[in-house]
Amino acid sequence: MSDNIRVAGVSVDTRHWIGGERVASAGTFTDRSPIDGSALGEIARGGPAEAEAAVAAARDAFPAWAATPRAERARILHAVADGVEKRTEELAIVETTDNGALLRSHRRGVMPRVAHNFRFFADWLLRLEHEDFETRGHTNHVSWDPAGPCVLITPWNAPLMLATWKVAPALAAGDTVVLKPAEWSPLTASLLADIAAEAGLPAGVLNVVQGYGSEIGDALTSHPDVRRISFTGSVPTARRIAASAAANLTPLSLELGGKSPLLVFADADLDLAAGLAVEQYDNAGQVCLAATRLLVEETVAEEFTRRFVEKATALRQGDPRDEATDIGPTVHPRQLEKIDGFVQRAVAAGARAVVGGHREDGQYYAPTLLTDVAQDSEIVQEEVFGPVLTLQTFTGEDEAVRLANDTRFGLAATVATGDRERAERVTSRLVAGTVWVNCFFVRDLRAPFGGSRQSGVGREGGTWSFDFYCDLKNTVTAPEGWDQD
Ligand code: TXE
Repeated sequence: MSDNIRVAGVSVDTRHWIGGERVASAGTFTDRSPIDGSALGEIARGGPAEAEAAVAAARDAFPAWAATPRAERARILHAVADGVEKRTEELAIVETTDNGALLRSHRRGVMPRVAHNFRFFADWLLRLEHEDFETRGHTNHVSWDPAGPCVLITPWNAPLMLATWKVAPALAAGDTVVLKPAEWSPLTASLLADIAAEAGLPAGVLNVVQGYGSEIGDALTSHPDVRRISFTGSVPTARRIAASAAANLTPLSLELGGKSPLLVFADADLDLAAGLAVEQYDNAGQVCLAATRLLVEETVAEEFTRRFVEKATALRQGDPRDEATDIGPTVHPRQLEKIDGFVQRAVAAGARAVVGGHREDGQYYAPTLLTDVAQDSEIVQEEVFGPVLTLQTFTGEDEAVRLANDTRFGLAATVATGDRERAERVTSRLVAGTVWVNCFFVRDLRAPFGGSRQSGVGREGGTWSFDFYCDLKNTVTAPEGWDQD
């Protein structure tokens, strides 16, 4: 196997990165571009042996990294951010070629946020303190101790963005990392390893292993030397990981799927609301936060639908490298099949496609809106993870909230209304980790991010990330007992 492949002119090493060295595997798997299905190259296919080696490297590197002064850790993380900024164009084109999301978003939105992830957690680390307090003359001192090697398992829909959401706080906390990117989008994690090494991150502090989750996952998540596991992906895989982690009671952070609602009240700015609804097609709908259930007050449903259709049919679907494209391909033929299966079963059960409802050439799926769907149907209850929305109507706040909360998920919700008091009433009743009012996808790393119910366990962002990646310790010191000077 050749160790380097060229993707859109960028050289990517396709081996693992373990203990500061590139390591090949006996087997490989083929990475393909969703843009045209072409083979990009062969990627190292890791298994238990590579998992063992990577965890050992992370374990060996841990004491020195944990003891590295905070200011020095922060300096290196800023240097990683510098590297990401310097290579934004390369990272953007490689990511787009690998997972099919829009190049313009990668260039202007995603990669700057990747760099920001490192800067944010580096800066937060320097402010991480808890005030000492006194108990009957004794001093309580709370410290955030590094926890140890962490296994970070990440998905394909926003590969580098979601990986660095975990990598940056873990490294800032003084932990060492084994990152396992998704097999459908393995490339930018490999580039991150290069960037981190160039930035001076010591060998073994960040390790990247490639391969199928089913082959390398269990050896990582059941390993007794692993102190934290953070996962973003599907609910079934989360269950497997939780079962595997149970052997050592390894603490878990799980960011899972959703079936988030967009509630449109009659008093809303309908143009704004229709615009918010169409935004849900971003990344071909392969977004965990996507508000895929449109719940619209009956009296305005017709007018809302008219405006929605106008906007949805104006979207340009095509090559994600083209600046004018609004919707790119789905990530993988299997994802495309899955999406189409959901839609065809819904239609067979009586749903009506107001727009879309079918595949396009290649790996593309037409932006779709389905009506005449029952609340307890598969299409309303299950995460499709494609450009597929459903529309249901409601009468009054109680019904809106009942429908919104009637799912096993609780990741996000969006409310469109022109009435501030209504917004306060409704948002307080919604079960969701994030609620947006008259907006969508506004995200600040200082805020907690995560899901309720089966959308996840734990929160990421700001202090919450450090709470997870650190072992919190309280040291209580008596006022007496010291040698007298
Ligand atoms: O995800 P998986 P898949 C949802 C979405 C999508 C569905 C399937 O509904 O249609 O999941 O996607 C690794 N031990 N989301 O199958 O399997 C795997 O290698 C350890 C929502 O691609 O969850 C990859 O790195 N790891 C989501 C990661 O888990 C294992 C984003 C995610 O893959 C493993 C992605 C195992 N046994 C999909 N098996 C979101 N919340 O944003 C797999 N993996």
